[in-house]
Amino acid sequence: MYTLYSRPGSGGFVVEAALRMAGAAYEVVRVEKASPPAGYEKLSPLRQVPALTLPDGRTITESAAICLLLQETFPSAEIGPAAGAHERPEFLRWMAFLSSMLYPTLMRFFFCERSTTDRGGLDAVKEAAIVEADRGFLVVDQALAGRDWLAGGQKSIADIYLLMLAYWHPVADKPRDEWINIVRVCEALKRDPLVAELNEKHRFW
Ligand SMILES: N[C@@H](CCC(=O)N[C@@H](CS)C(=O)NCC(=O)O)C(=O)O
Repeated sequence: MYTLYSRPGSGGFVVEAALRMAGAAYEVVRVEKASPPAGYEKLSPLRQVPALTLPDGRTITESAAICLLLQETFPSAEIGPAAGAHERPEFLRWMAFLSSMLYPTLMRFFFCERSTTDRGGLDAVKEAAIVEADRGFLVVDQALAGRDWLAGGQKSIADIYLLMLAYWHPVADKPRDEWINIVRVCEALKRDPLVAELNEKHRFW
């Protein structure tokens, strides 16, 4: 049994999608930002979600690492291309890009006070975060031109990760209309029964 530490609308969404694709048995512990469970920092030192306790009792953080671990643990679940598959390099590239470029940039908007000691400079941090996130989304949008999914011909957890980030974008249209390829992928995913069901809880749209 896995235990997922999460809250609606958080990065727990993509991990929950991977657990569901895997058919793994799991429970969800809801972690409120302002009041995480006592001792939560022992599981997640930055007191962030998602975190996942494995059946052997160890707990890991980092959404991309968790998704990759689940993909390795459940190779037949089609969470992503297997090690050695032709599409694997692109899959790894996008999992790393989404988690190391776009995720923290969007968090810089929402936790702007962590990125400056100038209390009068918070709006500037937020504005810069949006510009940088848009630069990242444009890279992804251009890469999706002429293809259905990020990694080869098949949907993977990288596409679901992208949908989550696109819906976090703080500016009105989510995702922005001009990212026609990201919009197309998100629309296709919204018709996926699993993604639609998870959205009942996470409320991205
Ligand atoms: N690098 C982490 C980032 C996790 C993260 O930033 N989680 C957010 C919610 S989506 C959070 O818990 N933020 C609370 C905080 O940083 O205090 C990952 O990929 O899982």
